[in-house]
Amino acid sequence: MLATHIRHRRWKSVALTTAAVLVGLTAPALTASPAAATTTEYDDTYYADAIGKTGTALKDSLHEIISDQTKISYSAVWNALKATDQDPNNSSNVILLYSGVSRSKSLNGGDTGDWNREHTWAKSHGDFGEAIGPGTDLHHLRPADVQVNSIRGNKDFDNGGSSVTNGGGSLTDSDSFEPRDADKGDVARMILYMAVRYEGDDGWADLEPNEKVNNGSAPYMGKLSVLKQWNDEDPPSAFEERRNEVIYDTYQHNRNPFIDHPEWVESIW
Ligand SMILES: [Ca+2]
Ligand SMILES: [Ca+2]
Repeated sequence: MLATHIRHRRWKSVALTTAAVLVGLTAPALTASPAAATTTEYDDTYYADAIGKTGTALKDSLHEIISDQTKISYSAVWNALKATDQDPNNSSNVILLYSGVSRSKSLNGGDTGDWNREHTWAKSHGDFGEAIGPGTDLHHLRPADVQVNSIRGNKDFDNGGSSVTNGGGSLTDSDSFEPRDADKGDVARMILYMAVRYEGDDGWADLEPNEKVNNGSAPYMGKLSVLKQWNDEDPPSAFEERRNEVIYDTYQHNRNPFIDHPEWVESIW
């Protein structure tokens, strides 16, 4: 069902691109047309209580829905990431966030040339660490190159900076990090998932996006306006959609609503 749906969208995209060429238009590398649903497959079931709601009511409803989940240990995250982030062209490898590099699943660790577990919502922002909870939530954990992960550190997200070494086109400056284009929307949707999932009612901090950088240990992540732009510029890919399915089917049994309905970002924020 999912594969059929993705094929259909690709076909539409090709048709639109062809039409644009025929009338002499050139498309920019990144377009910012408003985000649209990638699937309505779960609207009658998983999202039934949220459908028709907007703004805070939508956020509250989604919080109730996605908070019903299985949780895994931080050590179990290693093997989970080998499944969720598997290279579609090489089942022995994972694709690394920020750099886009395909690397052997067996090179997980802490040395140069290894990949490790990147907390896209930096664990110091709200100080949730690696205990079972937000620190082990697969919806924002990704394999990343050890050194690129270290350069990202706990910086907020924003546009600009100089090139990150082996970062695949990612940029950074003293107070922010800009992922390569193909990961911009992924990052936005991961951060906003965390904001809805964690509302301060389960012993963890209420995580929220804001317009700042240098958030430090405060439970905030910036910049919201940039994340909204990235959500539009980089819509969910087949890789991101598959990842959501694997987390839902195999591990946590909850979904990232913004991968299914990227337009809900604009509705809530
Ligand atoms: Ca993407
Ligand atoms: Ca929150």
